[in-house]
Amino acid sequence: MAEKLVYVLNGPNLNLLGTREPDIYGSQTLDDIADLIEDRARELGLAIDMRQSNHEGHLVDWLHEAHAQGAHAVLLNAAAYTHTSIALLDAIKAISVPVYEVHLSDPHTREPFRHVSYVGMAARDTFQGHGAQSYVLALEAAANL
Ligand code: CA2
Repeated sequence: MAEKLVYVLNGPNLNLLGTREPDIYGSQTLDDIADLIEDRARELGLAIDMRQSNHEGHLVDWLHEAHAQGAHAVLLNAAAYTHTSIALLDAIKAISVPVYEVHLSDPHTREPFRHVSYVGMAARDTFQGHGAQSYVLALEAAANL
């Protein structure tokens, strides 16, 4: 049987991870996180498709694509769009693939404008505040679906 496919979608500015604000986001780059998730996915018998975009519409299109491809799950770190994007909320509601919200930091301990999560309103579950391990925890939850 083909491996279950998990999309790992990353939003704006996450391509710059590891270059600034290590106190908040850690020192790992997005490529380091991709390696970490790939290793865990292999152990869990999952296949990963990891992507990053600074454009909201790309994230919406990729959620639709995950649905069309029959993906097993989506891990979504929508970055700042988490707190602003009704388009992402609608897209998550429009697809039947379970979406797990992921954050490196814990937005609830930060500025008040990060306390609202449109993604979280439709996500299956949220993993936040564990640095890169937040992705691994979300992947393990997806594996147990
Ligand atoms: O903690 C997370 O994973 C966030 O999704 C990261 C977003 C932030 O807007 C969310 O509230 C929480 C920001 C990502 C910005 O990434 C940077 C990378 C390098 C340097 C500065 C920011």
